[in-house]
Amino acid sequence: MTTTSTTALTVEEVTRQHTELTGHAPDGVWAAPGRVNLIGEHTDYNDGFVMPFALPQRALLGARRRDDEQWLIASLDLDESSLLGVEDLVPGSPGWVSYLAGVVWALREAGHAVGGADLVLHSDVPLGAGLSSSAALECVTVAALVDLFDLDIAPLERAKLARRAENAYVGAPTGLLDQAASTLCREGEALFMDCRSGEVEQVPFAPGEEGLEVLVLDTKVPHSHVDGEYGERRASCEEAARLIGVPALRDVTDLEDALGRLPEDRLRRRVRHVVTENARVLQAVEVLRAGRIRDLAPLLDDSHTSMRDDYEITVPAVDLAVETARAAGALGARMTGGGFGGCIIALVPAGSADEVGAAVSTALTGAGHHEPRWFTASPSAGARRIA
Ligand code: GAF
Repeated sequence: MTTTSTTALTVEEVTRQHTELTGHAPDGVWAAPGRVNLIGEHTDYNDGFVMPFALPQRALLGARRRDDEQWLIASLDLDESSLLGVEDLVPGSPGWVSYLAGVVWALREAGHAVGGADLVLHSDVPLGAGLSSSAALECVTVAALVDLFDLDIAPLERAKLARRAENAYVGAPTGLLDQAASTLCREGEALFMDCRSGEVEQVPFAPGEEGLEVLVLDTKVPHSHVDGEYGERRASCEEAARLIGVPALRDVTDLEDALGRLPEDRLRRRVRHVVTENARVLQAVEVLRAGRIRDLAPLLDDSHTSMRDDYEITVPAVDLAVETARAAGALGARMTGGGFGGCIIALVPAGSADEVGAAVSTALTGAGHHEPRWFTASPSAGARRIA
């Protein structure tokens, strides 16, 4: 089984390398995970519902306060570092450093007293796979800076500040899903969230108890949120909401009536996805509350069809992966994340993930796509101090 692109370093190893690199032991080590979204795709920026869970793969950050107003931002994985001053905290700065620098900027901009720090990073969340590798970087940085500088910021607010870094500093117009997942998720639970009110419910999610597991398979078709397609979907939703006369697509109560108010088929399909996807999340929560995990399967399938046909965010490799997973024994499968590549999730009988993964691999490589990597995932902990 292929697991991740980067081998996970231990906390001790991060501490050791931090000390070697900066000359000082870190004040602590913090962790924040990547996520899969079980269901509720492209609903977050429509004020709707989402239900992610956190992955075991995570970003680790060794962090230490400095006495000056400078930030040493280093990646153990890339063997790169930058020393930034206040004048370097400029929105739009390129590269991976901006995910951490953006958080420093967002916190300071919001009036929080964040001084200089050495920030030494390692992450084993696969990059560009739609598993929120960037949110993990942002959320681990928020968690570390909050503790280092004794800031009083509630968890939801931390997620919003991390999102602000992504939107305003990195320049990706995403919703709150990823940062909320990385910050608020808990081990053994999926996170049901109302993205309008910020209300959350931690819903127990233990597929193993029903003889199931969640396969996460990365098609390795790279995706990016800074690209135009994501922004275009978001703009279409805003335009449709305006034409329908509602504050956000979350507020559509009569789908047929709403569709009748739209002048073009493209907008009708976008709206249909968002409205039906919100309904599927609500059904999925009922299913989990009742402990009927198997009943998630048709919802996953319908979600994928809706993303493929109405929201048009899947790509051939992803569709083939989903179809093959089902044919190889998955009860249900869907693309997860922003789309245009990345990962699928499949609900499979316990112990069959490798068989299903291998079948998908054969189909993808046979069709000229990349060889995928895969792993099974169970709900893990959100951002926190671990040393
Ligand atoms: C990406 C974005 F970052 C999220 O905010 C969300 O919109 C998701 O795509 C689609 O559900 O992960």
